[in-house]
Amino acid sequence: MLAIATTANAAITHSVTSSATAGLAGYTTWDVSFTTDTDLISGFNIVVTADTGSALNQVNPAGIATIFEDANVFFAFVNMDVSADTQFHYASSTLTIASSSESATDLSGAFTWSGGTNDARMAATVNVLQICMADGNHAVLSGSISVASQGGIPIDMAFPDIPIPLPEPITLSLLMDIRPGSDSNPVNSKSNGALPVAIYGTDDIDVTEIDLETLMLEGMSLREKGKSGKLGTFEDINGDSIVDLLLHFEMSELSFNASSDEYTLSGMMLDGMALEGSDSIRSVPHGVVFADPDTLAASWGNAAGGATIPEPASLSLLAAGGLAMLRRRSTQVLRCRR
Ligand SMILES: [Ca+2]
Ligand SMILES: [Ca+2]
Ligand SMILES: [Ca+2]
Repeated sequence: MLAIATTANAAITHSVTSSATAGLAGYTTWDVSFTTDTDLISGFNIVVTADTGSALNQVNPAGIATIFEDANVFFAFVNMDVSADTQFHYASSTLTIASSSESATDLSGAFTWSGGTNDARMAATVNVLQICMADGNHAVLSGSISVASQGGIPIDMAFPDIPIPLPEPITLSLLMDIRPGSDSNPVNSKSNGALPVAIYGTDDIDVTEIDLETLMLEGMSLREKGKSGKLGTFEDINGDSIVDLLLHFEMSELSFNASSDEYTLSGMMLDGMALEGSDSIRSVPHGVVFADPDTLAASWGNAAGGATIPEPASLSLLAAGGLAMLRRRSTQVLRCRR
């Protein structure tokens, strides 16, 4: 619930709130309510204007344009799904419509009540209208409200834009693995070599749809593969029959502010969806130099006193059985280190 405006007149406070409700995909439907503290609303005149470049959605999912809400016996729109239609919200047999109209750029109506039991409903919070717009659009609400204590004399109300916010950006989580084949992921931050990183494909992420040029790992961009200009290799690294992506990042570009225990990768899919993933690393003291990154995994394996771990790039060449064996050997390495 977002309070978008409050206006005071003598002892009476009128406030307007809006809240997002379900709408069409890519659209948000806002309910707009008026509240008076103690007074009875006896009428109002409201104009909703689509801001520049914005448009009010005026057609419900059934393809029918309505100015008034569903289940409004007075207007006979019973059981019509108008959840994504910009329209006024009320039903009253004592309602008097002075005027009403709608278009893509405005919804307007002037209404009064003739009194009786329906006025009691107007003493608290009244859901006045709903506005449906494409996400990111804006509407301007203006008009006047009449309350009983003022003898029904309209009180002008000024409202700011009603923002229809853009949805929270969705970031896909990557399953990434720095130095595939190594669990401790040693990194020498002073190295000028390349840091191998695997991004594992999943049921949710097709790695061939990743925009490789957008990938950054703690300031490092991708190193081209040889003279081919290729930025990555597609292969099934972990043997789950889903294609993975093997990348090499330029260690010389490592950010000065990079964390000493976890590196985060960011980038985008080709369709613009944001990506993020992270993996832990183990900082190797300056002076421990791995000249060739492709030999690092093997060097680490020997240093740990365990079995040699094949280079990442060669993993895909192994048959499934070989991979299973590799996993067992990796496990042995871990046991040795404990
Ligand atoms: Ca409408
Ligand atoms: Ca690893
Ligand atoms: Ca895979």
